[in-house]
Amino acid sequence: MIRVYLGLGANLGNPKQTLLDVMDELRQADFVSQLSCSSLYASKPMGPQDQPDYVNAVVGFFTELAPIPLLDTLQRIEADFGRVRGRRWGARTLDIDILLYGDQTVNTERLQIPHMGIEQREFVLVPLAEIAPDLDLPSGNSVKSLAQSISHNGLHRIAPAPSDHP
Ligand code: ROI
Repeated sequence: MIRVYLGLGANLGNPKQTLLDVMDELRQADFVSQLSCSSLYASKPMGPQDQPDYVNAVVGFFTELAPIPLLDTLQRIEADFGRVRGRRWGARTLDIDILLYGDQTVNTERLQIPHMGIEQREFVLVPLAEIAPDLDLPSGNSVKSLAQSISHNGLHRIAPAPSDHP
């Protein structure tokens, strides 16, 4: 079993509900063991500013899926959730990024692990530090120290993690 961490993000539709629903689906999925979920955070968009603020969270779990089957599975979940009824049918409302897959490195065209943005993104580091403060990244930096030293850029907690024991 490998411990994996995923970054969740959404800024269309009902982002908070989408992330709570994804956490619920993961908790019940047969490829997921011992799910832990961070709180939900509101964050300013990185990149183009003419878009709504994001809701971001991080989850961790054990899995027996190899990286590519895991990616395929998560992209199916993205497709299921990531569509809103509206003028632009097909607008993406959910992003799921594989941040870490144990301590393994993956460098293919489809998949790069560790995810390149981890150390620069407060909306990844802060929720990751909540569920895995003692984790060291492959760079050798601890998640807790990175989360403490990065600019929070308006990031703030908007909802608790869903209960571990529903
Ligand atoms: N900005 C924030 N705050 N959160 C995200 O999840 C996010 N995802 C993206 C880009 C457009 C880079 N900006 C983001 O894909």
